[in-house]
This record gives sequence, C-alpha cells and structure tokens, in this order.
Amino acid sequence: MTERTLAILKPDAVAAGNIGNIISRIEKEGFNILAMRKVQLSREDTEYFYEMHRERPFFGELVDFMISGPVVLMALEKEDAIRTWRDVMGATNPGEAEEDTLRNQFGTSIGENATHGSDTPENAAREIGFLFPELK
Ligand code: 3AN
Repeated sequence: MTERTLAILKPDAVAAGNIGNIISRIEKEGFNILAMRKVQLSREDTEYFYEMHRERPFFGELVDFMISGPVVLMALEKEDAIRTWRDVMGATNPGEAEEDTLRNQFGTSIGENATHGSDTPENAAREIGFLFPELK
C-alpha cells in the first residue's frame, strides 16, 4: 500500500553538508518526495512535535539539538514508506546501525543521529499534518 512518512534531516546532517548525500539515497530507494522545506524549527513547535518524549530524560537535550540549526523536512511517499525509511535510517544509535544505513554513515551519537522518520501511520499523519498542512 502506498504510504507517507515524515523525514527530517537533522541539524548535524545539514551542518555537515550531507543534504545532497541523503537526498541521493532517498531517490535511489525510490521514494517520491511529495514536499520538502529547509527551516529553523522553533522551540515551541519542536516541543509539540516530540511531545510523546516529554517525560524522557533526554527531552531537553533532544529539543535543544533539534533547534541548534536548520533542518530539512520532507514528506516521502512509497509502498511501505514508514518501514522502508526506518530501515534506510538504521538503528537510533549510530553505533548499532548497520553499514549502509544513513545513521551509520552520517550519525555521530544517539542524539545526533542525522535523520528522523515516523514510526507508525498515526504518527506519520500527525507529523505530516503538522509540518506540511498544505498536503492534507
Ligand atoms: P527513533 O528516532 O529511532 O524512532 P526514538 O523515538 O527512541 O528513536 O527517539 C526519538 C529521538 O530522540 C531520536 N531520534 C534520538 O535522536 C533521540 N534520543 C533517543 N534516545 C536518546 C538518548 N538516550 N539521548 C539523547 N537523545 C536520544
């Protein structure tokens, strides 16, 4: 089934000059980039975006990192997009991510792990609806 997912190229990936490398991989994997925007996220929007992690000990660090520089937001579409994009990203911790995954190649720590991807259809719809309301 054709599905949508929200991808974020995080501040570490953007600062390191890896936007192009990651977009190349996205195209090679056959995703359709429905929408894409480079933005500086606000603290308020980032806290809302990650609200399910509000009680986790790393919440403050996560928000501070995500607003530390510009990010690239993308709505991606493909068969089985959510699982496929998570497979391409690899494990949350780059040290545990398999070779040939984006987090292995471009991530440096569990916090600074280059990319985000939605984890469920419900969260994908919420994240895309929030960041790309024009796609609704
Ligand atoms: P994923 O992004 O792989 O679904 P989650 O949902 O467990 O991972 O975590 C959400 C985000 O929080 C991750 N992208 C990661 O960068 C950050 N994160 C997770 N665990 C930690 C941690 N122990 N310290 C700092 N940041 C973390």
